Amino acid sequence: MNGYGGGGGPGAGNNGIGMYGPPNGLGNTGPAADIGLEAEHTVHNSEEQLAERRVLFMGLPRSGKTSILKVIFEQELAYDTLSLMPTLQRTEHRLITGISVYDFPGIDDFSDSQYSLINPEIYAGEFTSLVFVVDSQSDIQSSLTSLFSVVRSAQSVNPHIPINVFINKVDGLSDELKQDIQHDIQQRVLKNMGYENLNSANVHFLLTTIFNESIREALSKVVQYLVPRNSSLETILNSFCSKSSLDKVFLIDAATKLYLATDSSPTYSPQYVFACQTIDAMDEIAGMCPVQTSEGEVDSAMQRITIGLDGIAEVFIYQINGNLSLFCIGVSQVINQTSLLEFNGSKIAKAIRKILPP
Ligand SMILES: Nc1nc2c(ncn2[C@@H]2O[C@H](COP(=O)(O)OP(=O)(O)OP(=O)(O)O)[C@@H](O)[C@H]2O)c(=O)[nH]1
Ligand SMILES: [Mg+2]
Repeated sequence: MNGYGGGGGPGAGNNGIGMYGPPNGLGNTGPAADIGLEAEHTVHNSEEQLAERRVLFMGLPRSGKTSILKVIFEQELAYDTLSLMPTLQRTEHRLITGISVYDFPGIDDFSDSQYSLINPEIYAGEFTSLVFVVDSQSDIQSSLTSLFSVVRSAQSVNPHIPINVFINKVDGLSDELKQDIQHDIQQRVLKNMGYENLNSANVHFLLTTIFNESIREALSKVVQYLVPRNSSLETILNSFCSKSSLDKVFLIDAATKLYLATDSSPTYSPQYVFACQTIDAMDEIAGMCPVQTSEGEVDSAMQRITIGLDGIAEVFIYQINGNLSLFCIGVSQVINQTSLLEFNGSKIAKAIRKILPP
């Protein structure tokens, strides 16, 4: 359903529309990021610093930027976003250490006064990804005109910045219509970028609605590009899968349910939706029967649960620390190998804690 496909496609310095590869020079704050930090002080005149790795949410007013982020980061119910006020200034949502998602005011003209609210060339540093939210139920051409202005500015600083077009508010549309809209937008964007000599190698299109997990799945794909040592994480998860005979593993951020990494087998939306629903159900159960842990204790344990996928697969969750857990899907027989899973899980958890300290 989206431009990332099942494991191939353009990423930072890789292959067409599809899975991301690691950004170049991971671990360093490059010159462009420095520009961002300096400029931030100029614009906001405060001690606040931008996160080193950042996702920028931009788009026309009322396209749904704040709703998406409130549902994901503040667990707001989709229906409670109906009467949100317009965003007047940049708002930060922190994910894991060093990665933040910024919600910008929507602007519909590029006069100096409006443009100064978003200034893409200030924020488009080296480890930055742009999300441009398009309201699929509104005037698409105006959205795209605005998108091109933002892309021109952002690419003047970082020509390789990933551009993620969230085609939002697709609830209520038939699958056929969704595909048609995505195809139409994709054609228009790529054609125009070609005319304007803009770099279209890192453009991704994702269908979203705040009424299901599509927003989490889409943002997970965006964020994975920014996660430090993402290719090492993938290798670690591949090894966990093969050593433990698992079909799929997601590394999940507990607070948002975004997946920060997964093994390299194709990711199917129903697997991730199932993971989100299971975590919700477990949270509800945990809320009803809280487990006491002594102060300072890292509650790192495998939680085996026996919810079936089509009656043949089962899932279990290994908690890495208070923020991260591994959501594992495997065939039923795997669930009986508890000691092997626990042993492998503890090794993997240790490696992941080194890469992503709390
Ligand atoms: N049907 C539908 N409505 C949505 C969706 N996402 C957001 N909305 C609605 O769109 C309206 C505007 O949402 P906001 O999140 O405030 O939009 P915004 O892009 O942050 O707007 P500005 O802050 O003015 O730039 C709200 O009434 C939301 O409930 C969606 O996926 N489907
Ligand atoms: Mg807003």
